[in-house]
Amino acid sequence: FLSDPKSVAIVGCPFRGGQAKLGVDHGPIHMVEAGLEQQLRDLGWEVRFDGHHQFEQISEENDPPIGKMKNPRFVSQVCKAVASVVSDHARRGQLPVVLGGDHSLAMGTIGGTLEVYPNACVIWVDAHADINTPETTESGNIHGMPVSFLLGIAGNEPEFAWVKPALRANRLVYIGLRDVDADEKRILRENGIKAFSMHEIDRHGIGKVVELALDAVNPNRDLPIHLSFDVDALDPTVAPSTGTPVRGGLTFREGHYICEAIHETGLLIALDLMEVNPGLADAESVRKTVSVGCSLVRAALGEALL
Ligand code: 4U7
Ligand code: MN
Ligand code: MN
Ligand code: MN
Repeated sequence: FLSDPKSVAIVGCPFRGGQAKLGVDHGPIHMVEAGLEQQLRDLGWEVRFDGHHQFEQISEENDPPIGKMKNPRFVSQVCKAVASVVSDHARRGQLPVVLGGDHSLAMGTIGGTLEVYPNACVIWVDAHADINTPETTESGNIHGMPVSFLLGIAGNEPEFAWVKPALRANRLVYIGLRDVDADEKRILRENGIKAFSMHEIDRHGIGKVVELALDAVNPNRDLPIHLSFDVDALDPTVAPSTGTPVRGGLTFREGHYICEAIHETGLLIALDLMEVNPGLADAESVRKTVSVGCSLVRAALGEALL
């Protein structure tokens, strides 16, 4: 799918409007300052650093909740901008590596991918399903809802009318789930969405789970893959600096294995690395989390190849 020489565009998205905690907007700058750009060059990629996108601010007072949704106009406007950045890179044959920022951004990243690769499948690695609707959400935080918008089950939200329901339920698979709200479980069931929770990983091992996940959304191994990786999929001992940590997560190797196995398919066309929050926890935890974020990106882009 991609042009030769293989090329990536790093897109920094310093955005935190999809949730309440300060600091997640500093995730991208920390990963870039840790040397991600050069690290990817060292793997043989042509790397374009597309900068840390400065989004037009909408203050909270000018952005009152719509129903339970917090900062709806701000989130919508930012995701719309991100969708166009991502689709532009994809059209040029560059693999967008989007650094978050909170996971509401995936509305933009996956929206942008599906404009260019309408048959792409999505592998969503997360402790959470992020599939609440504006009705079912308890927190009102839009980072817990992007998938419902992409699937077109979020209901009629004029503010988000630009989001095309371009993702089909059978093109979405989850790995790493362990904190899913009751309504989200119902939505997963009703839509027949395949999910491999930590329970399945314990039972089958990560190798088998990734195989099964690919079988579910990409049986002939011929569809482009968008990998959306929420760093909180990893165990908090491995990635402590994140806004909604949940114990019992992926080990360092399990997280990397997922990325490596997707790399091996040769089908990866877009990557998100989300929810790194350098504002949370002590300096050593921050260093650890930023460093594992970079290393997951490298794994998805071929570092393990001998
Ligand atoms: B993340 C939650 F209620 N489900 O909707 C919600 F548990 O992008 C969490 O995966 C969402 O970090 C987590 O607020 C969003 C909550
Ligand atoms: Mn900082
Ligand atoms: Mn998430
Ligand atoms: Mn999460």
